[in-house]
Amino acid sequence: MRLRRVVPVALVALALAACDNPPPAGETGEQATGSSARSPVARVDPATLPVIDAELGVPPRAAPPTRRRAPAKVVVRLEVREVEQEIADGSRYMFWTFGGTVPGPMVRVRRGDFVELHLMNHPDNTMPHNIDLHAVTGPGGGATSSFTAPGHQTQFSFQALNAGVYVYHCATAPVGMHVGNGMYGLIVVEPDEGYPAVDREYYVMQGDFYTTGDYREPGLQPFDLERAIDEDPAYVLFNGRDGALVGDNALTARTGETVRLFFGNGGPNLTSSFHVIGEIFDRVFNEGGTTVVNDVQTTSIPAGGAAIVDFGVEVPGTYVLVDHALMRAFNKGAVGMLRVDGDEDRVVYTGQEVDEAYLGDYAPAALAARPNADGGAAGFAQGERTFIGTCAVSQCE
Ligand SMILES: [Cu+2]
Repeated sequence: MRLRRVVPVALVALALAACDNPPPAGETGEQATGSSARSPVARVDPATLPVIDAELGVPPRAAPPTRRRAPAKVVVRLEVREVEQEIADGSRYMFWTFGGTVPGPMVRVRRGDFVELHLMNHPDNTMPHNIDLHAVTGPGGGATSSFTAPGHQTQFSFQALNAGVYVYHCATAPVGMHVGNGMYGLIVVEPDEGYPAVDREYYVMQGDFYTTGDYREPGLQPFDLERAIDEDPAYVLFNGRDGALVGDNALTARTGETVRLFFGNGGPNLTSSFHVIGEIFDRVFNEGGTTVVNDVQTTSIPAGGAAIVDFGVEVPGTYVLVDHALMRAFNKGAVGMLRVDGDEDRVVYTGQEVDEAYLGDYAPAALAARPNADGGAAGFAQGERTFIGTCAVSQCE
């Protein structure tokens, strides 16, 4: 079932001519999520607000919707951990992280909220760190207020003035190295009316990694600065590990459901051409902002940017998330999976209907003129090798 799109563009134009109210969220192409997205946010007195501890999302689980219609003081606690863990089977890397995961925890607040952010730098760490949240209006996005040595904690607060999906990252010099080691995550600022409801929400971020060894080379792999400067990653990954969303770790859904991906790109260098093989994004909150674009095949996510992609799933099977700059997908790790279970819909997609011999100019009449032809056997064999070589990797069906 496709996502609901009930208001034709022409009707919206008439409505706009009749009054100044923008159309409702997500109902037509190229529009905002609602009037609240652009109206000035109401200033608040933090002392009068209810205090809420943020419920963070641990990837690939998204943080839950706020389900609030009034501002609150939201307390967010992020702990920096420097952790050595696998970047691929048998390959290890010293990640610098928010919360021990790549990406760090997903923060979700509502526009107008007053956010009190605590940054703790674990005493076992070796480096100072800080945080720049792209949702912050203020110098450094908070970085200038949060430089934190190991064994220290800092605090600053901000009001979320703009709705959208925003990257946060460490901004301690050398910034590219801190980000390249995995120090990024998403903070979602819901518009006043929230986002349209869906059945499942997931949290995925792409990142490029620069190890001395090449892709899947075993052992502990140091960061390679020259490689990073050359923008020549050994890995391009979803959620910080080769295969993080593959096999038993695949995202899941059932036919008839709607799926939302909060998709961010930590970089530090590469722009993602984000695509889900076999699906069409019914609705994209373009660049993480409040403009909705419908019917998108591949959406461009810059380093330090994000988007929301929504789509309904109608046909069971495995859908492969990729950076459609495909060498990154099949040679550097930028592959994930969404496994959809449920009933077949043989009208939306029939599955294979015919598989039989095709002789082309090897048909008997033509073959008579080619006495040494093998009847197409060599061509069949080559075609089979090509199919297996392609689809065995992508697991296409
Ligand atoms: Cu850092």
